[in-house]
Amino acid sequence: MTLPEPSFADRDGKIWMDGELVPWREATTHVLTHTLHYGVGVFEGVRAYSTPDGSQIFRLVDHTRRFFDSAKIMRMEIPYTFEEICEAQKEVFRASNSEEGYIRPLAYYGSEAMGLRAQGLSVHVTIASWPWPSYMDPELQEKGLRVQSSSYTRHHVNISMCKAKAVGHYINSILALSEAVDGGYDEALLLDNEGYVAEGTGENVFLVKNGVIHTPELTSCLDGITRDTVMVFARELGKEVIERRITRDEFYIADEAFFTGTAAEVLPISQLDGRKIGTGSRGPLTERFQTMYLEEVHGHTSAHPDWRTPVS
Ligand code: PPE
Repeated sequence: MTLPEPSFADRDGKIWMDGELVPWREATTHVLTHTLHYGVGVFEGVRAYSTPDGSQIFRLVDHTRRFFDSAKIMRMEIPYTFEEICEAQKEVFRASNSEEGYIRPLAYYGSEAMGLRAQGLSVHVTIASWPWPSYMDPELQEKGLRVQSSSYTRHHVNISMCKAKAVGHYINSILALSEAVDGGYDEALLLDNEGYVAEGTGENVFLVKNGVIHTPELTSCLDGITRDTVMVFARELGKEVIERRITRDEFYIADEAFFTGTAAEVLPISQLDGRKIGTGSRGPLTERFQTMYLEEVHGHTSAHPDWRTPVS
């Protein structure tokens, strides 16, 4: 794999750090920051898109709400108001001088103390924004991803608090993804501790069978904002969406399957564990959702104007 150029630590621009925009290269923290050692931190992934009315952030309020919810679950008190964090995301995006970009808010503990018993640690917030046009090879948007059921189980609901988008949770995702990529696949599908399908390493998952859409229940996946968006689209198309436990072999015999996520957007799954799904290429409903999603985020429809927040 080739590393992105230039390094994320060595770029021009500004990062919002504890209330102010600082030069990108100066947005640093001490190596004894607590989160670096123990993984208790929370983050979000948000996207801004160009629209006919200028750049707009997609579902900013929902992402920011999840950011605060994640922090609450982790017992971290964000030292800014909801409005301040919304404004800061707009501000940092504007400072990126781009029409589109990914926005990454992160809350982490300071370095006042080490150890699991550390108390009263300061909570810091940083927000960066950078262009992230395509998460994976653009041709996969049409060809679909080759996916492997992971040998790693997705977090159990009482092992880590899965409703939180917490830094440390991504150990599990990275183990699963690197195993899949080493095996020549594009992505991993994580199963829950009972063996039912949960989600991708950074995406929710859906299947289509006989015109009905199915997706795992929220007890075994992140409450994805793109997941919710697609479920709204499905209902608008008059399609039923059933949230339930799904087995991996139901995916083998599905007509279509796809992933959803802010970074990934809507991506078809062409095969799972060497079994072609449907025709083995992008299904018609998947393509419809991809189109609807892109039209929505780019403001080419007036269906949900409340989902888009102008950056200025
Ligand atoms: N599940 C997981 C585990 C997950 O990380 C994400 C987002 C989703 C589902 C989809 O959620 P939503 O973005 O609200 O639709 N993953 C973020 C991080 C990706 C990364 O590589 O970093 C994202 O898509 O921004």
